[in-house]
Amino acid sequence: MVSTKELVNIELEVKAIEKGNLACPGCQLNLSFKHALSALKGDAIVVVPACCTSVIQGAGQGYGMHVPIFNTAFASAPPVASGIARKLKRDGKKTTVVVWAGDGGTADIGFGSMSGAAERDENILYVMYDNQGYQNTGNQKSGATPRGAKTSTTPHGKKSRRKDIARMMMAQEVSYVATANASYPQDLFAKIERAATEFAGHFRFIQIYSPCPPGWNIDTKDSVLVGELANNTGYWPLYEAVNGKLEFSRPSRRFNDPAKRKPLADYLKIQGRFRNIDPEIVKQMEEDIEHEWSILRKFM
Ligand SMILES: Cc1ncc(C[n+]2csc(CCOP(=O)(O)OP(=O)(O)O)c2C)c(N)n1
Ligand code: SF4
Ligand SMILES: [Mg+2]
Repeated sequence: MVSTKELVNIELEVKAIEKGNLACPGCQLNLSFKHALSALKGDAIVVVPACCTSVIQGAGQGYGMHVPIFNTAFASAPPVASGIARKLKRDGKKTTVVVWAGDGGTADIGFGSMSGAAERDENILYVMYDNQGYQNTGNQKSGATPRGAKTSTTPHGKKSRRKDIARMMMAQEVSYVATANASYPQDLFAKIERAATEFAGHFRFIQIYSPCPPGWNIDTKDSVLVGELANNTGYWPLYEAVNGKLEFSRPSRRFNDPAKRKPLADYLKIQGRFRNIDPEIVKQMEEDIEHEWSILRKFM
């Protein structure tokens, strides 16, 4: 794994994203994107369905990205990426084709076409950055919004559990599936690098936990802390699964033991989206966490 110093040097050298783009302060999608493009050494063609990334990339003189980006309608990102990947193969080129999509574009609107690309084992690295709602259009609930979170369409808090897309991709026996967290950039970097090299030629899927200060109603200075608490409470387990065989990643490994986890309340209390949450829902969320770990352990 690269050291923090090496990571910074690579990012300065690759310079995938200009400073001062249109992302909100504290946006973890923006950081994740920078880490991912740096891990690919900028040698990527990125396909982006409608989402915050379509906005933060800028336009015209204000375009702030140093990789080619193809913006598509929601459900067509995987087929567009499939076509690009097939043409690159024909031309003998090794550039990584990335679908960089939000949770709404993945868990809901683009799910069928993503699942189809996975079934065809297209040579695509599919990254779902997960800010747990339709943030670009004002924080509507998506299938990936967690239980208890207030959004503009669930003003009293979402009642049901989130769809776990990484697990669905494991069930589809995708060659490489991983979860990442913007607060653990070295782990994220290593996973993108591994997916792009070791599993090149296949469909790969990475889901990145990406706090969104306006949508989650958190202080911009807390977005990294929220990510750390998501890990340390066991709320967001980090793992890699190769052909369905799972290994927990180093930042999360010790939290396989529930006694080592921080209380969920620490995670909830610094996020306005969980303000005044019903204690009964908190109890269900605690059960959700252990339920999720118990299923993941079966893949080990
Ligand atoms: C078919 C269609 N429906 C709705 C929209 C409006 N729209 C644009 S971006 C967006 C939100 C996307 O949410 P997500 O994929 O989670 O990405 P985020 O905005 O959170 O980054 C929506 C609903 C659209 N562009 N096309
Ligand atoms: S709304 Fe959220 S995800 Fe979108 S740019 Fe702002 S902080 Fe980032
Ligand atoms: Mg989203």
